[in-house]
Amino acid sequence: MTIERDATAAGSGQSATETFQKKARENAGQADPARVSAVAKDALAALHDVIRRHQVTYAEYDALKSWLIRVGQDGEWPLFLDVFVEHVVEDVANADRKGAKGSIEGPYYVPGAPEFTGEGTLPMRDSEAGTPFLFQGTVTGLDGTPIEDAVVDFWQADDAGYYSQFAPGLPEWNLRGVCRTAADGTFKIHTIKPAPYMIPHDGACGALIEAAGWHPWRPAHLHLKVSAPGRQLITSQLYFSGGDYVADDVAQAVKPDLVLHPTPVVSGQGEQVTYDFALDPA
Ligand code: MBD
Ligand code: FE
Repeated sequence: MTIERDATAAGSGQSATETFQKKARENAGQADPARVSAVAKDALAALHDVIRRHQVTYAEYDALKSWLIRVGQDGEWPLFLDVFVEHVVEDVANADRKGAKGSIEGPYYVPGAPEFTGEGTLPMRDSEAGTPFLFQGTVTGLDGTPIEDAVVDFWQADDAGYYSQFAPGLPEWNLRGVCRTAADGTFKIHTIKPAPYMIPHDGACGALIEAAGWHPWRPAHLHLKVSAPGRQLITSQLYFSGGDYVADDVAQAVKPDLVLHPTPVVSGQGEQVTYDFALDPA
């Protein structure tokens, strides 16, 4: 048993909650009461409709109450919302983009990872397990013009499906890095292929998935935020063709444009893929 396997839902949940609260404090703004009223009213009406349609009982209402209390106790609100809700928010937010497709951010992004320019290797352990993987491409405008010094902020799980800073025993910035593009707009990121991610089964989200008979898996994926001055930042994820759960992501965050088709590295070991990002103007 490795140290990471001692990761608990409550452990990663509390880290994700603290990370989110820090971001929320930084972005705190004043909500428009008319907007709050309109959205909250419709959200509650949708819930009332579900109760009537399914003839929800008091026993079920109490089970829901207990479960909601547990989501908070386990720190799993970021996990629950990002897995089951965020994909629709992302669809709405990015519907008008013409360039690179987006996907959900999820609960495990941390700003401030170590930086390099052009080509580099993500921070990783000497014995980091997993297939070596070269992720490369070009950041351009919508017209294909390369953008120098664009930012590719990259994070991923390890070969066991764990994220640094959210599971114990991993170096702080393991498999997280910021690559600035070279003068020709290119980036080359050396890493390893991640494993599929399993929603923790010992917390509230796991309990819901188990009680409903769903599966708890996300396909293996890379996370990125690509940005440049004067362009819209795009948050996205990339998946691996033929991988488990690509067609059946519990978070419903896979799109055809986001599926990579890596090839074996010609000289050396591992795989590589080229994937370009066209950024919409701001
Ligand atoms: C993840 O790794 C993730 O990307 C999302 C969206 C939800 C849970 C775990
Ligand atoms: Fe993820």
